[in-house]
Amino acid sequence: MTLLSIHPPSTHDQRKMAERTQGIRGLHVVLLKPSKYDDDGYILRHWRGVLPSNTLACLYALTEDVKRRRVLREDLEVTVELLDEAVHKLNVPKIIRRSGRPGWKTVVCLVGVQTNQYPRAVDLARAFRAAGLDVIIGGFHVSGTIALFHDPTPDIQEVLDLGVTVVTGEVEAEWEHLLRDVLLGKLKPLYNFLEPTPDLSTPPIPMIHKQYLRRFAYQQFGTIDCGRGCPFSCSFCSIINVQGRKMRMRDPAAIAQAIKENYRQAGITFYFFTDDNFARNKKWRDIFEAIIRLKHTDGIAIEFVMQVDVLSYKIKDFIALARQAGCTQVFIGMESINDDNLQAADKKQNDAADYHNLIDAWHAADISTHVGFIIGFPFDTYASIARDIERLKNDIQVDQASFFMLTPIPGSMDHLHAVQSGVPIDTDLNRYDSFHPTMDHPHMSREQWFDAYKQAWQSFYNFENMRNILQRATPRMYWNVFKNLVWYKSAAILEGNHPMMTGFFRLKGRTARRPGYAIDRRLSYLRWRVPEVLGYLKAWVHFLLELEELWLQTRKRSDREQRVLEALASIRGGVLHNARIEELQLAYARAKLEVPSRLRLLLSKCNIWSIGRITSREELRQFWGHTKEHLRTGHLLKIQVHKMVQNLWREIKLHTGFAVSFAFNLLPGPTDKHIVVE
Ligand code: B12
Ligand code: SF4
Repeated sequence: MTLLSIHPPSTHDQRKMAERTQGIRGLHVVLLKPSKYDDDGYILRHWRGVLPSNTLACLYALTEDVKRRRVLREDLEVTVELLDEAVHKLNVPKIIRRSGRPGWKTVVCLVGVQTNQYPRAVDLARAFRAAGLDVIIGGFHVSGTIALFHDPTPDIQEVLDLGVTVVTGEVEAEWEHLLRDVLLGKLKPLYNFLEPTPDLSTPPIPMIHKQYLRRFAYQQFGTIDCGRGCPFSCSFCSIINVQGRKMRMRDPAAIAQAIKENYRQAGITFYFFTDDNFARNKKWRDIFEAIIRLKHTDGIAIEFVMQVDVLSYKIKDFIALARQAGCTQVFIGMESINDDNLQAADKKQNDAADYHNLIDAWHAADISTHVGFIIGFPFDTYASIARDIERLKNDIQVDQASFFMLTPIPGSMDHLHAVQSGVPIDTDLNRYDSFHPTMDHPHMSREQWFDAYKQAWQSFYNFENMRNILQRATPRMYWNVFKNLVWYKSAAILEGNHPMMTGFFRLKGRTARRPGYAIDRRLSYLRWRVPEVLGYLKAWVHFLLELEELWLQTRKRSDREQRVLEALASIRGGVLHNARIEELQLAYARAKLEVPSRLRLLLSKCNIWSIGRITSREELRQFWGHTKEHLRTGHLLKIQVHKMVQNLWREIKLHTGFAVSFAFNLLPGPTDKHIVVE
């Protein structure tokens, strides 16, 4: 791993530091990424998350580097605690208690704070400051705001008044100096590191924290920002005003080395390269080639997801090399398919007429496409949004979509213009999460706008479209797309949340509620929470059955299996799974395959792994429906006991087959690892 090698402190500096920090034995750095409040004032937290935070990984690597180089003071102990409130239950009193250890100094760093997380961050800061702890806040909210307004706005002034230190911009070149100021008790109210942006070729690569990863559904997951910045100028985006329009890149050899170490130490085989636009990372070729070399020289093959722009497919060799390096999915900033909207948002690089070519080019390389789509641009209407979603599904045929409500995010030109021209925008920053309307729309009421947004999710992730997507998917893409559909639909429809801010199984701590909301007594809390959880579990059972049906209708069958099924369909029509032995033998013969003996076919019916000819559970569903009705109306003689036993066995085989198949394929990999016996 590349490590910072800037200015080792001189002996003189070390001596001075030792004198000034006498009595301090250790520094405890708490890296805390705040979550946000939901609409009922509860903290958004999940039992298992989906995406670990790259900002935490970044600051963890920087702190470990400072610690390893012993630059603060030769004999100083430095400990780091990593907390992500999206998946960790915070114990604020415990952090405060531990900060009182004699000889230790604690600093709480509120990390990667976005606008929607700012109110929660302020509440946390207030609690820590009240106990006298040093608190520093950084991330896109403060950086974006100061980048465009230069002076602290009232929300930033509020934390300054609490005695919190505000840091804007990137800290790769500044982290050790900041920690030194902490140690010396000389923290300033505000550090502005927006200009110049740091060189990324030498700082440490974001570092995986194994214990943190245990909080995530998929624990072989790593993140790296291989570069920062974007040359474009979309008006809703804050990135360009914080990280700049000039691209800065990490060193490809250091990235490959980090991937190698992560693989050996933590078994990381899947990455999210968080660059906003990997296609504009000038070292993309070197990075891909370094990853490909890892495969050949060290036997380390990874898979990854990256974000690209719509013009990416025109870059010579980009897609081919991405495929070779292990890219399985691209996230594309499509935003709209209405050219007037794209022009209005200054997203001139997007040409809706070109979207087909773009999607086809990525598909041709067996890479699935996920588009970001913004709802609520000035030329959108309730009706046009519904039409556009249909086009996205049926015409452009993307594999996945993330919908966002247009939000004037501080740091974006949209926000600046709204403030300067006096356009009313919401004052509650907690709502700036892209799934709340935060301003008025010229053609829709806020309710209509939100409804159009919700309908977009419902429509894209309905059974029919998910089936079409999976039917189109190649075997390499199939399970990756399937897993993403599970994540997205469970988040957006079951949890009513944005998939990018969600995980699995929502937790709601009774007592940690937003100020101004009452804390329920235990009993009244349980009175609504228990039915809520039961309702959620019930919704999951329905969802799992839907997924099973999806799998049955779309799973990639072997050529042999497919031929038998087609032949059988031509003999029987509809339901295939209760075919007679003679019909089966005829199907094998028609498929020009060796005809199995009666005994073999009979035995295959007893094999638990054989789901063979079940192509839908619709008939089973109807059977159980009728049986239930007979039971309910007391027509017991109409119940066919032998069929019940048969269908029960089919259900067991089906659920086992699906569960095993799904579990095996949770690991990244190109093919269906579950061999289904006929
Ligand atoms: C990756 C990413 C995600 C991932 C996060 C998971 C992951 N694997 O990291 C996913 C896809 C889940 C995601 C989701 C969302 N994201 Co996002 N995301 C990003 C992205 C592209 C990269 C983040 C990153 O790794 N940056 C590199 C790190 C190192 O940079 P950094 O976070 O700025 O940190 C540096 C400095 O800010 C500073 N710093 C940060 N914290 C601290 C703390 C202290 C104490 C100090 C001293 C310094 C400091 O030092 C760091 C190193 O230099 C950024 C854009 C960007 N280029 O950063 C958007 C971005 C952060 N996301 C944004 C948004 C809006 C969201 C969503 C709300 C959108 C949505 N509805 O889904 C959700 C919210 C999810 C959540 N709960 O966090 C906005 C935030 C804008 C804002 N002002 O709020 C950004 C800026 C993109 C944009 N549109 O403008 N995101
Ligand atoms: S292309 Fe993406 S990262 Fe670049 S300015 Fe536009 S929205 Fe921001």
